[in-house]
Amino acid sequence: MSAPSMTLFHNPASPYVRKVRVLLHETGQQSRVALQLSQLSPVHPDAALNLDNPLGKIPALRLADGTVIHDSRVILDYLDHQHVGNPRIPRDGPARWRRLTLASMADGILDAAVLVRYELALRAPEKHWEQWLEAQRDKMRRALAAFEAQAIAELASHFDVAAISLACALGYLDFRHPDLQWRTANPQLAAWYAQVSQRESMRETEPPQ
Ligand code: 99T
Repeated sequence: MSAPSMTLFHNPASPYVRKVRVLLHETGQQSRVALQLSQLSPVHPDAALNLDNPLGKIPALRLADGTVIHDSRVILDYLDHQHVGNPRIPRDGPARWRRLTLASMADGILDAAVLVRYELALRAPEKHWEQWLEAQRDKMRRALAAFEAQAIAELASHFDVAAISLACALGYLDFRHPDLQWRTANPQLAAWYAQVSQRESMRETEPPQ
């Protein structure tokens, strides 16, 4: 087996990194990527990462020629062009826009969940802004309700960019926000997630306990 030609700045707690690692696994490309651990938060940046990604965020992927690409959406698109199997992001037509919109909604759940995580973990409790926290949780609840009401059959049809993104978002809610109890209001999503979380790609990328 040849040495990895790409380097992924990663952390096992990051759901955005997990999306990339799940896609690598699903498309048989894991051996092409070496992992470089990045310990960071918005207030404790990783100086080495900042040299490659001025935004100081993971995932970032260094390609064989030294080019660095980010964010997770761009990396998924790039990697989806590097294998010969079925595309995980439809290349064109209405399916492309629909699946990318579902993926964007899943990423929006993540964005809200990560903002809540940072507010709770990084700011002093007396400075927490409850109204803002609740507004972020409302975004998550509304998007989850939309998946539950409108997208179960679509999610079940392919484990593609939309399904990968949502599966990683749900895994992150379990990891950082179990208090949200997302399964209670979304039983169909819960059943779907129970299935997809058994995939090897999901089991091998579970966040740390
Ligand atoms: O915001 C920072 O300075 C550092 N945070 C990150 O790098 C997070 C890690 S998840 N990544 C992103 O925000 C990437 C978002 C981007 N749109 C993408 O790649 O899709 C850490 C979560 C946790 O520790 O709980």
